Amino acid sequence: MVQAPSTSSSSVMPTSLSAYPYYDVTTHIGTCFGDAEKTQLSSLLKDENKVRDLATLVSQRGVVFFRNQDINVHELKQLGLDMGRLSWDTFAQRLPEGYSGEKTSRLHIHPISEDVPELGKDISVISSTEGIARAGDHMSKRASAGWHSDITFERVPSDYAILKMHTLPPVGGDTLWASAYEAYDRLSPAFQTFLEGLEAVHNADFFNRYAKVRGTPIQDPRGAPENYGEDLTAVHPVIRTNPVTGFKGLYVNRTFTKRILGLTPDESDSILDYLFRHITENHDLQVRFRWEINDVALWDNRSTFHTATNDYGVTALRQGNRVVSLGERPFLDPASKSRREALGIHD
Ligand SMILES: O=C(O)CCC(=O)C(=O)O
Ligand SMILES: [Fe+2]
Repeated sequence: MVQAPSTSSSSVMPTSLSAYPYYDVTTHIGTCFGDAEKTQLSSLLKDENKVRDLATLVSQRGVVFFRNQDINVHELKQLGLDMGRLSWDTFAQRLPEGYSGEKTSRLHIHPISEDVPELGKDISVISSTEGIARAGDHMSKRASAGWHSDITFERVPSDYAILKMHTLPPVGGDTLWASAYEAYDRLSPAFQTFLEGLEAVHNADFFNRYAKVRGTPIQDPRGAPENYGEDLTAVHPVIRTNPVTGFKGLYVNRTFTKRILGLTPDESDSILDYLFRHITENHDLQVRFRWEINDVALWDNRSTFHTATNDYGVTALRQGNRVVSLGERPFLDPASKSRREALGIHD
């Protein structure tokens, strides 16, 4: 039997990172730096060139994994802030008029963030026992009900998120990501054109209900001047341009997107359902990550979706710390390209 030569290296790996051992986890999404002895984010974050290139790589590949990291929560925050700031400075020319100038958004403070003094409000605790990860979760729903991009109910949603897992069940609790670029590329040109004129309403009333039951107020403001108030609702384009890559991606998600404006409620429900299934049922635009202790995942929330897997018992602990950096108000540049078109991928 003849085996094709290994083609594990990514065509989009920036030079400053290419010396670290890595491999692409799937064709369309996910790259992994698996050699913890040679690759630590805690040292990489001291070099602005590498941080900028890491942000670009995350935007290109959707999600990037690092095994067994020693990075602490303060460094996680610094990395989140720096990735957002450096990529904003680098790609500001791709932002439409009215967006120029210094980036005013920082790290997100989640509306139901717990105030853990040693972590700070800008760390989201991802826990199997309470809070953000389980707030909208129901065992009676299909597992695919959990797909989302983080905090799209904010007027200024997230550019990057970084999650480090420190406690895991012996088995289970994988996380899946899906590529919004590839989801866009798989739609017919006629459907792409139809969607490009549309905007959708995103909402997270369930966080208001959760806060009420818990008896704590909604956090306000939440990391950007635009993200204030208790009404967790925003309107965003259905197709969005990522300013870092310049690629178009599908920007609706099952958890937060409620309604496409300009369509009848029935039309909106049907089209959203089609698009959600398009994301969740095409496993060849997804990557599934099996966590080990102290692994870190970094993803671009503008151009990916993700979901946790609740297949471990209620007594098993699973916990991590997440930072979510805020980006720009989502926009569509009609002149921007699809990922396949820009990279010349035809098969
Ligand atoms: O628990 C997970 O695997 C992911 C949770 C999540 O949605 C997030 O960290 O944004
Ligand atoms: Fe999430």
